[in-house]
Amino acid sequence: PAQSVSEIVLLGLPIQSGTQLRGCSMGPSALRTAGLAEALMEQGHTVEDAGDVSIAPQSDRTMEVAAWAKAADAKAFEVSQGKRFPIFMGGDHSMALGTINAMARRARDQERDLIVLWLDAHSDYNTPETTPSGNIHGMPVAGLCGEPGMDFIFEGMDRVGVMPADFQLFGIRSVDRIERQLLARRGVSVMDMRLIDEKGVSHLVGGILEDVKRRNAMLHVSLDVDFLDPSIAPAVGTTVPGGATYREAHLIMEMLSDSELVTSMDLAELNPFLDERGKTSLLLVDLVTSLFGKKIIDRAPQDVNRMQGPDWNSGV
Ligand code: EXY
Ligand code: MN
Ligand code: MN
Ligand code: MN
Repeated sequence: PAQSVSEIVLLGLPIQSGTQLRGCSMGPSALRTAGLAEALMEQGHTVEDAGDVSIAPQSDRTMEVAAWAKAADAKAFEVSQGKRFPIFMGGDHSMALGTINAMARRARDQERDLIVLWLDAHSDYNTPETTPSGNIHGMPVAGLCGEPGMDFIFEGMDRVGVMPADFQLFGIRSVDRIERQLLARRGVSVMDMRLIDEKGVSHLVGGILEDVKRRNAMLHVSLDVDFLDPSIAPAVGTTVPGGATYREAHLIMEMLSDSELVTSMDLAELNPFLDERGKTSLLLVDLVTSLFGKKIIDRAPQDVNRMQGPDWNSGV
């Protein structure tokens, strides 16, 4: 992003109704404690913290997810007006039912498509019919794509569907049996860890970015903490071995940053109750600062670089 962004806005979505395990409601607070706003301001960005969204008490977890989707959609749409870049601080991944609908509405208003880069160990494409756990955080992609059984979540919302082909699932290494069949039937792009091992992050992300650019689409990045390897990011209830390494994750953020194509982001599934001395929250802050332009070194064009070494002969 960077240049075209006028302001970054942080929005807390302390949602945990999409999972049985408690703790995701503390996500926004942990990200604030880890210094997310301060780190971005340190880089010269203007940051506004829009606080946390809340919902009225509901009769059960399913109704809570539906209420959260509505509340998140409304507030996400509101805070993302103009050239503001929203960072949605979750919250379990059911948060995306609201945030992505909101960003799809923003895209529709500009007559553009929304492409979603879904960084996750899981494909989150179960439906109430296929779910092995009953947890809605394993269903948001299916819900956004209009799979049956999830309409109740969008009731009373200005619902904008996302085409299955406009999701890029990346980092995947845990897919349930029926979920796998559904993904194939819908033609969802699933870049699993094996493909990433074989082709590399740089090649695959480069291809996605070319597509976004060619279509002049908006790009939403939905980062599930379990995308990352559990050794570097333990603060998540659904760890799966073999996740993205520290450098793979940073390279993605650096490439996204250079592309200036990203328009919004979810930080999902952070469960600070499971963290080790804040290390996962701090890693997320670090990844976001890379997305917003933090570089290891400023790379000048290579030929210029080579020409401008010190002149040893003149002793300068
Ligand atoms: N596929 C499993 C299920 O549907 O129950 C696990 C889903 C975990 C979802 C986490 C958030 O990405
Ligand atoms: Mn997820
Ligand atoms: Mn389209
Ligand atoms: Mn996941």
